[in-house]
Amino acid sequence: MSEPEDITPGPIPEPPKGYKSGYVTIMGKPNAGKSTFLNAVLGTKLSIISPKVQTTRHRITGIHSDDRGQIVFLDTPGFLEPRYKLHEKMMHAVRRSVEDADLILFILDPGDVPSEEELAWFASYRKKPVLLMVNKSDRFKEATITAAAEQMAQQLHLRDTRIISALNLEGVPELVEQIFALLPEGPPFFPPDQLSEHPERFFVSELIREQLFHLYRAEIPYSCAVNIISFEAEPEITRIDAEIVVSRNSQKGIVIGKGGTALKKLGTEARKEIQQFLGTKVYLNLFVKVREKWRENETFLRSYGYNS
Ligand SMILES: Nc1nc2c(ncn2[C@@H]2O[C@H](COP(=O)(O)OP(=O)(O)OP(=O)(O)O)[C@@H](O)[C@H]2O)c(=O)[nH]1
Ligand SMILES: [Mg+2]
Repeated sequence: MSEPEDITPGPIPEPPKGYKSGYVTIMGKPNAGKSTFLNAVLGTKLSIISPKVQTTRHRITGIHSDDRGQIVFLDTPGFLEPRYKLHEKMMHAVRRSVEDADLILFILDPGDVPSEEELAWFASYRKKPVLLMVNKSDRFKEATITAAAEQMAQQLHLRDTRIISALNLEGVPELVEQIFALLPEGPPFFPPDQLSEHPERFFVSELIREQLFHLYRAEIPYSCAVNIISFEAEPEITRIDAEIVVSRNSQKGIVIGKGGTALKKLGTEARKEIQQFLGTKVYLNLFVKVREKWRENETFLRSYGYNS
């Protein structure tokens, strides 16, 4: 991945004739490759990725601008069965993103086609155009891809279907071209040099959370939230204090590890990613806090940024 671009906004210029703009909401089952696709289009790592389901928890805005127009992508957690209040809030964010969409980009893993029940709530959004993106073409046989795409076409009213590999960047430019073809003419919503709506510290907390997904097993990544306590950007170094919230005392022990080794590894890996993202040296101080049942607690959820 290349260096992230500056996300400080500049002025919004007058668009040329034929300029397109719109909101494209990325939908699909967990692990379909939604965040991988967003990063592939933007050419930078904005949305965190892991081989585990439910990696994305918030709605992530990623803005692509070029001569043709501006696409405001909304990456979402996709479908999930609400088990905690946290999940209800995540689903609320998904619904809001679908409502805001000019176009829904439905990303499909050919090996994990959604059931009719999973697609049922889509029925209320019938009027929204849907573009199907069959992902992971590098991993599946043509016959599997075609069968999966046909199954989806029977259940959703599709404007078009594209087959790509987000991981290998195959078919990505062609898909972006097709998105522009389906978007209405209109002025940009954001300055063309703006990459996202979230502040830097949000992405920093996400990069720490990503390492929790990579380094810990079982329920640990799902039991954690990450909060940035202080963020001081000095010319040579950025100093960051962050807390990892867990829901049980036993989880605190696991996150810290024997003699603090696990937490140290987490800090080292996260720091590398944050340094690449910010383009500065980083001093990262991590500590672990127990907040019982935070995933069920409205006050905690709000203070951790789950507002919807
Ligand atoms: N082989 C292959 N793997 C892919 C491709 N795109 C994504 N993946 C992998 O699929 C896994 C899930 O990718 P994510 O981008 O996190 O998926 P997501 O849909 O955002 O998942 P959630 O945020 O959990 O809903 C990761 O291990 C990716 O590397 C692809 O085109 N080919
Ligand atoms: Mg994701």
